[in-house]
Amino acid sequence: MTIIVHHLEESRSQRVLWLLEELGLDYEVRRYARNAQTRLAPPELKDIHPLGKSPVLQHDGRVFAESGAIIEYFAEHEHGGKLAIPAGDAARFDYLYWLHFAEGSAMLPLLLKLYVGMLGEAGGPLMAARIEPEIEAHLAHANRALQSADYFAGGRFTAADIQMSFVLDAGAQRGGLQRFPNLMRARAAHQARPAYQRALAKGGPYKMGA
Ligand SMILES: N[C@@H](CCC(=O)N[C@@H](CS)C(=O)NCC(=O)O)C(=O)O
Repeated sequence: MTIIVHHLEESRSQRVLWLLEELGLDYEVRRYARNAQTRLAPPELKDIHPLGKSPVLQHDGRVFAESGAIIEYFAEHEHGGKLAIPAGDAARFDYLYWLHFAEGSAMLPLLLKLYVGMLGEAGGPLMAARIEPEIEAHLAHANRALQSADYFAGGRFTAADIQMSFVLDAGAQRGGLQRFPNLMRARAAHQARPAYQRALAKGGPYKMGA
C-alpha cells in the first residue's frame, strides 16, 4: 500500500522524502504550508497525529511520527536494509549514534538559536554565551567524524547520513556551517544524489537546501 507523507514545507520532512526516494518506494506527498506569521504547521496536521508536527506518515493503517524513528524503521524494513547497518556489524553503534545525535543533541542549540533570535536584542547575551558555543561544539564534533570519510557510519552512505542532513541544512541556515569543510563537502555530496533531487521535486520549494 502506498505510503502517505504529510509534508510540511521547509521542514525535517524533506529528509523522509529523500529516504523513500533512495529506497525506491511508492509514496504520495500531501503538502502543508506553514502559517506565514508563526511559521507553525496548520491545525489539520493534528487530525493525523496529536502533536501536529511533520514528518508524519500513514501506511498500512498505521501512523508513523518522529523523523529518527521513521527513518530507522523504514531503512531497516525496506529493501533488505540496504541503508541500515544491522546488529552485529562493527559499525552498528556509529550508525545508531549519528541517527540519534541529529535530533537528540545537534538540533537543540540550532532550535534555541531560532527561538531566542525572536527575542531580538534581549536574546543577545544568551546567544553569545550559551547557544553559539553549543552550536559550534556540535558541528565541530560532526565535522571531525567526517575527517577521513564522506559518511557518518561504516564508510558507506546510510540512513544516518540522511537523518544528519537536516542538521547540516539548519547549520547552513543559522549555524555557520561554512566553518566546517567536511560537513560542507558531505552536504554537497548529498545534494548531488539523484534521489535527493527527486525528493526536492516532490516536496516543493526547500530554501533550507540552498
Ligand atoms: N523531533 C521531531 C520534531 C518534529 C518537528 O518539530 N517538526 C517541525 C518541522 S521541522 C514542525 O512540524 N513544526 C511545526 C509546528 O511545530 O507547528 C522529529 O524529528 O520528527
